[in-house]
Amino acid sequence: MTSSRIRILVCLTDNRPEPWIEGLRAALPEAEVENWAPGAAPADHAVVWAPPQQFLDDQPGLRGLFNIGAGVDALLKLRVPPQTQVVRLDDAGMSVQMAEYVCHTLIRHFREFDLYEAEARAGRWSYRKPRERRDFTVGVMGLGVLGERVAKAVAQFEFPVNGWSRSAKAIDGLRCFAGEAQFDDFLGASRVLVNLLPLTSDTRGILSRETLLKLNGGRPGGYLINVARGAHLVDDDLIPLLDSGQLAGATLDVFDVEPLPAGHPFWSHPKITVTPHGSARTEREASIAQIAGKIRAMEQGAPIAGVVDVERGY
Ligand code: NDP
Ligand code: OXD
Repeated sequence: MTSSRIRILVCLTDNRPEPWIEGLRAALPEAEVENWAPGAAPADHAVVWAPPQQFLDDQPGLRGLFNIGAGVDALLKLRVPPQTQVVRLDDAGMSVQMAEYVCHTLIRHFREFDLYEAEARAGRWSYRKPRERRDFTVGVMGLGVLGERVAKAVAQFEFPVNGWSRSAKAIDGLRCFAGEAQFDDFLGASRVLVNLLPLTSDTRGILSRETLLKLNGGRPGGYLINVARGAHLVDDDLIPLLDSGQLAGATLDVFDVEPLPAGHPFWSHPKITVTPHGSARTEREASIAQIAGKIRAMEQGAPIAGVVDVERGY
């Protein structure tokens, strides 16, 4: 006898599957939820992070493939069955974390808290001349779910904010630029660059020497915050720009190889702050609630948000 229950498989690399399975079972009691193992019976939907190709080859009938992250670059390297809808997490608690991280990093740099910390450790009571917000225009690359939230949070602190996206936008409080044609103007008008682009064939390596030299109208003093993907940055281009003083510093949360290998020069560079890909963590409860709601909607034939355009890459 075949079951008419919706069948969901969970296939997570780097995450314990049990709490996801329990959470999905609780949120979707009408569904059958199981951990994937080779040879598993065909499923209707899957909840995944970095699954092996074998998983997708074994499941050609999937209708929904739910990624437990916002970025789908790793998933789109695989051959996804043509009728399967790939669905990314839509915020699910990440945008507030990203806004905290970027505001903290920006303010730490602008207010020179890193230098004050060093002075305090040396037992020195020293003042520094306050800097002007108007000299620290922030440029946010990517005005999607995370980028727009970050740009608005930064604007709350009265920094001038520019945003750059693929399609033209009008967002209150932001100067918006769009497309390749306006990229150089965006860079020239921005001093602190925040990367929140998806990793696609158009954006890989976009944080290059050529790009970074255009920051701040070509004047020294630019600052880079990369919170999107390591492969956006050309690693070898960054260090000479920091050493020459063209860039004042960089905070990097994401790396081409993760964990960042021991001995990588980013670890020890005095102008680089490294964090371990944690600027916005997946929140399990919120993510399960979002995915369960979307599975129900799909089962009823209703439209859902966050469906990835596989050709475009995000
Ligand atoms: P969205 O898909 O919602 O937004 C992407 C934005 O980038 C859109 O504004 C889009 O433009 C713009 N964009 C895409 N391609 C280009 C291009 N070629 N030129 C200019 N703009 C472009 O993504 P999210 O905001 O949800 O997430 C962004 C990325 O953040 C993820 O892909 C992931 O890599 C990273 N991330 C990192 C985390 C971490 O912990 N470090 C956590 C979560 C996500 P348009 O609006 O015109 O389509
Ligand atoms: C994501 C991430 O894409 O965690 O959600 O990087």
